[in-house]
Amino acid sequence: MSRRPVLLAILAVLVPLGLVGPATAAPTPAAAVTPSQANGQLRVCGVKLCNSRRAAVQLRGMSTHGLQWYSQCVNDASLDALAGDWGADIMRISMYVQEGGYETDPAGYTDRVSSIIDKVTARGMYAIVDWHMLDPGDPYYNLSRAKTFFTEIARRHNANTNLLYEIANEPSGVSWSRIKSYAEELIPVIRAVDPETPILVGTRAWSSLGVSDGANESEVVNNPVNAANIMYTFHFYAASHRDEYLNALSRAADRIPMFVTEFGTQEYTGDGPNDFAMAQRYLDLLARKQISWTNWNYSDDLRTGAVFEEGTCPNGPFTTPARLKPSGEWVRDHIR
Ligand code: IDC
Repeated sequence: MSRRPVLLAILAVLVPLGLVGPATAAPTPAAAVTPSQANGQLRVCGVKLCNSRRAAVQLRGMSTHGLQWYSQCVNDASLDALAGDWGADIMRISMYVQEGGYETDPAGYTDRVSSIIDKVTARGMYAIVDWHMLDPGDPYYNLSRAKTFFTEIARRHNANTNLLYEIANEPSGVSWSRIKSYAEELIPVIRAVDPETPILVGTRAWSSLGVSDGANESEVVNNPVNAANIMYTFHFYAASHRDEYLNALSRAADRIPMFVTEFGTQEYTGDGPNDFAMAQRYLDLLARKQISWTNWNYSDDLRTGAVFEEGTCPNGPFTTPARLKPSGEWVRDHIR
């Protein structure tokens, strides 16, 4: 006895309802869904960064150079290229505090960061708000400024679901316990305004998990920051930071949530020859462990680590391959 007539009768009801259809139905074009639409509000779950459905995600993108020097590389055309041509998920907005940065004009830099957040948001990407403290390396030096800045950014962008706050770019010359205390003073201030945005905490010795001071990740693993929904940062420059660093990151990522907010394919100066083989070993590890990353940097400065040829900004063209340095081509390939 054939069951076909029954099947056809069922299909005759379901197909017009759109409940079943041919397997070849045209999919929604991928470009129509942006990274922030696809993933929504991020949250740390276990040692991973997760989307709103609690699935682990790996975000890949670029860090700006210091806004006091290279904001001409962060405009509508360059952000269109980053979101479209590069297919990046995320931009890190690097706001130095010293060296002519935030401390010289708090209101002006707050407005500048805020307006870049809006441009990044309009293009469907995530944004890291990077409190780029560097020298002095003690994060306490800028604590009260950080409280003011993050409170205001959190207040203005309360409705955003696409942000991460990086509260200390690269501490140096201080112990892990001092960085931890700083984080535990600042985080509740931010949380009072913004309970949801993941917060990224720098690690000892230029965010090397202590390795550049002869320590390792165990100081953080054994004494984590007392706060929820946070991650720790690790920075590497492939030609300078070899196996000891890679191994520390690999071990750490199994124990605590890690985010690589800065890396270069060259030396720690952001200059010198690229070591793409070592950089590839790092990116393989990051892919395997779903560790998100942003590369230093999306500018046209003279160094090998700036992705664009000198003179590209502000007018471009920002689309490839014409104006990219070798590091830019390599990183773009690894984002796409
Ligand atoms: C570099 C800039 C350079 C600037 C210097 C000091 O490329 O123009 O003069 O900072 O402000 C980091 C830092 C980052 C560095 C980068 C490359 O977070 O600010 O940028 N780097 O040296 N850590 C390791 C490398």
